[in-house]
Amino acid sequence: MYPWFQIVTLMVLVALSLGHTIPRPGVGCTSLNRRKSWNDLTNLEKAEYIRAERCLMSHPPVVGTTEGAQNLWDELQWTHIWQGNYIHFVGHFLPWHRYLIRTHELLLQTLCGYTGAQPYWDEVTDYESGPLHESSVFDPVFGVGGNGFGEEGCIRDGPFRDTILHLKAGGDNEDYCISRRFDQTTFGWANRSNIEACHALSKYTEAWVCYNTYPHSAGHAALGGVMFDTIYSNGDPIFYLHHAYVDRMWWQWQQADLANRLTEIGGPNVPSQEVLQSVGLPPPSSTLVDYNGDEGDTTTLAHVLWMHGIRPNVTIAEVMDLGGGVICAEYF
Ligand SMILES: *[C@@H]1O[C@H](CO)[C@@H](O)[C@H](O)[C@H]1NC(C)=O
Ligand SMILES: *[C@@H]1O[C@H](CO)[C@@H](O)[C@H](O)[C@H]1NC(C)=O
Ligand SMILES: [Cu+2]
Repeated sequence: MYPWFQIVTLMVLVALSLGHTIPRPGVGCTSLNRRKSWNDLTNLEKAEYIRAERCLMSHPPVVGTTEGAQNLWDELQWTHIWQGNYIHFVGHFLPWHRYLIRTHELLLQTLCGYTGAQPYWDEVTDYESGPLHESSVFDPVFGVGGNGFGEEGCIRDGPFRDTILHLKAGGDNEDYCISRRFDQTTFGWANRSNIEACHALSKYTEAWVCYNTYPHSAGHAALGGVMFDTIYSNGDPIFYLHHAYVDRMWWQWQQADLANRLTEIGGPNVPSQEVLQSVGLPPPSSTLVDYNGDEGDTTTLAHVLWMHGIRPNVTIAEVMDLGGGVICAEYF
């Protein structure tokens, strides 16, 4: 006979394993990347992230097919520029950016010796604790530097003050700086009630629109400059901290009903003409639209996410589980 406490222990173990039907970490992922808020990193961890980020900016291109790309940072920006009229205002907006964040994290680790994970900028916490420019992410030493100055709005402090971006859409390449124009008013979109409204939505087709509208737009609009541009935004390193934060919100939404939301996707797979016109972008190339893996006009789990060859193509199905083999991460 089993003593009662052994039976209870067994029942608890069975209950726990039923609650975790998805094994994590997934195949191909031995230990999850622990993604933390910038505010919770030590100065040493912050300095290490900044060092690795600067390493990407001086690392030679890894694909080598992008005309005018002088380094890996340019190549990363190019995949966002080239697909900018395709990866926004669509159902694959959140999955594509999840994969971009992972791509960036993996490059830091594999090519630049970074041993940490991708941090995120906890915007709602910073919004509630003071003005935008006082966020610890904008520190001139242990952060990405602060606001821009002058007509062009170029930043002039922090570790990226000398960074030069090289690529423009349509082959009209030219050198330009990382520009910013802080705006406290639009930072207000980052407020908690806007996030809670999205978390409360039960359908992905409504939730992605909601996260996109205020919580995601806040970081772009409040930063201004390069960050406020739909296609050029990932030229500013704050982009990756911002989008990791957006990705965390989507994961929180997924976790609230994991059984359904590990496979729930939808929304248009091509942005509407109307919305593209409103931001001054042409329709996406047929090479993207015609081979995206979807059967019809909606985003499916079979949709292909492309990083211009910097990382292999994956499907949305492969990035749905944050702890799965492709993304291999957890948020704190
Ligand atoms: C949050 O932001 C929205 C959009 O700007 C605004 O309408 C709302 O009043 C704000 N809520 C709070 C509690 O500040
Ligand atoms: C990856 O996807 C892109 C966009 O659909 C496509 O052009 C490219 O050929 C794919 N690459 C491979 C290796 O399948
Ligand atoms: Cu984007």
